[in-house]
Amino acid sequence: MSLSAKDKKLVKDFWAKVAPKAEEIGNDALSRMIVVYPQTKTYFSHWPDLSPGSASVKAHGKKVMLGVDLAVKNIDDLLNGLLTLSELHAFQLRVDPANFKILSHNLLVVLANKFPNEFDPVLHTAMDKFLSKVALALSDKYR
Ligand code: HEG
Repeated sequence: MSLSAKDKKLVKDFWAKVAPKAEEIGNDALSRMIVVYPQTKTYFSHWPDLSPGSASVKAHGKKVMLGVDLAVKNIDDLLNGLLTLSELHAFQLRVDPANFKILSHNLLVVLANKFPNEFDPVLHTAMDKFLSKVALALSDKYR
């Protein structure tokens, strides 16, 4: 299940459209994740406000989207491109990698919502494959 050249192009071209709305999309994806999968809240218990759209959720949504942006830029070598972020999540934050799949799912839901015309099954497949690879790269330093 590797990313084909066609998948990579689909992801990159789509991301160029997503980038201007990154803050809004990051906020929506993270807000959904926290509401629909409340077990994810444990990682953010130090935030003053975990409700959807709070300043903390917004700020973190922005950071996560910058991480995905970094992944798009390193789509040909995700392991190296996400190495520092993988170390951070594995050794410092100790995020269970199962949560990467949960966030990916929420991001796909939001993208499908915001881009109903573009998000056909072909793009959906390419984005799903890409986010799986991102999750794998982020989990790489766990062992
Ligand atoms: Mg992680 C910090 C990216 C999933 C929990 N995350 C960060 C940061 C980035 C990032 C760029 C900031 C790093 C820094 O400050 O240097 N995160 C990122 C990506 C993805 C992801 C790209 C998946 C696509 N993160 C993720 C998930 C959880 C999580 C699923 C937990 C459910 N991240 C987490 C926490 C922090 C970061 C707890 C620190 C935030 C804080 O302390 O406020």
